[in-house]
Amino acid sequence: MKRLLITGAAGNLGAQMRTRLAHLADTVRLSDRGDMGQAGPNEETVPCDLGDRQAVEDLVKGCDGIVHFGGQANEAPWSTIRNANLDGVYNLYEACRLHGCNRVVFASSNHATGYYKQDEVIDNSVYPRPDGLYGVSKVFGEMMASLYHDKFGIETASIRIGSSFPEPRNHRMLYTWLSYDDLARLIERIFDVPKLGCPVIYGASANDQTFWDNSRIAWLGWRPQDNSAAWKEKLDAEVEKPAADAPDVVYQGGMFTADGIHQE
Ligand code: 15L
Repeated sequence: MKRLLITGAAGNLGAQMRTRLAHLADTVRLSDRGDMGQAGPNEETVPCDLGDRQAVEDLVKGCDGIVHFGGQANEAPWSTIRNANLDGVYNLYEACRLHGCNRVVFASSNHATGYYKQDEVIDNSVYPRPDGLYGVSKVFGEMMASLYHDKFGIETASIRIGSSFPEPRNHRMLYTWLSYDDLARLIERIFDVPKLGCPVIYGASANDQTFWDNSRIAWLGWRPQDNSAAWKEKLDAEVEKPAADAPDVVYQGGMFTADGIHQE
């Protein structure tokens, strides 16, 4: 493609993906409110607040595909969630509709279904059970993707990302860990397939332990290659295991389920 937009380029995943996905487009347009550093040879940087409708329209104009990591990536007070994850997503899809951008990767989160228990295996057909305002905002994003697909044919893959860090940080992440390379492989497949539709995908590596079943999106041909089991011994030695009734052991969303509603 000619131009790929990556929002949230100053965040953890944006920063990791900008080099890994560089080969997908002649130009990678990077956007964030924060510092994105120097633009590389095939990069351009466009600072943008996702809550600013006109700015988002200008940002999306001329882009053939979007990887949307932008927005609030954790629990926060309502006004923060609303600006970045509700207004921001609405602004993004309106801009896609107006400027004919037809393929989007939406960084959803496992917190859209965080209240499912860890002893249940769920797939992308389950009813959402968000574990906070942040999780609700991710369900909203998935529904906007569905609406703009049905009404306007804009294709989106919503990835319910588990825990994408250099390595798992605790025992829950043995289930939820997604390596950066597996995430990049997934995004490559999403832009490779001729017809995408509007699938929801659980974003986890090929971990020995899992509570997510991606068999309904096998057609996508994504084969994660990394496995959190490589860190199990280290975690057992260095990180204390929580009690059997701790939220981090009971619920898929872990500690997010124990959080209150953040006040302004
Ligand atoms: C998320 O959605 C967060 O963005 C990330 O910081 C982690 O907390 C992750 O979920 C997780 O569930 O481990």
